[in-house]
Amino acid sequence: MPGRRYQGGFSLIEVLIAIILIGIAIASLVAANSSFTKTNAAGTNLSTAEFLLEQIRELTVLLPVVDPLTEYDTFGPEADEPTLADYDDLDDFDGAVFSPPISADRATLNNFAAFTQQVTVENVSKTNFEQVVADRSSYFVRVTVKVLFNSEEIISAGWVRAWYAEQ
Ligand SMILES: [Ca+2]
Ligand SMILES: [Ca+2]
Repeated sequence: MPGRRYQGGFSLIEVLIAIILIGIAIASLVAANSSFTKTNAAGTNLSTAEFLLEQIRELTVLLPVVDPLTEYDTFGPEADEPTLADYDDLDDFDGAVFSPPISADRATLNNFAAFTQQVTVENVSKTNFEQVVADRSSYFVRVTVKVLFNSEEIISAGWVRAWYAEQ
């Protein structure tokens, strides 16, 4: 049919638009994939941080709240307890920083050297566990553990223990 435009193919401009659209689609796929990779890495760090937090909980959960020998004497490690291996009560861990982190059996975890465990032990009010009170002024002790990855805090958790003593 003379004079009628051929309808079956694509014009150059249509081809160019299609190429541009495909390019945009590929670029957004690449961007989505890289953000997924970042999210996944953050998830791995969170799982590791939770694991490392749990190590401190397991390590301290069965320790007495106050030193079995000196009881009220020292908030923190007693004078004859210079190293982690000597810690035998909860407040011995106050201010402890483990980098590389440690396991529940006090072994150094060199495979997780980019992580740090920070432990804080504080006395809290018997009526309000959010309120920190002077050392040894209550029978309740709060343990707070923070896990850092390359100095950035990933996770933090706290729990309260009570010292059951004759009062
Ligand atoms: Ca002790
Ligand atoms: Ca102590």
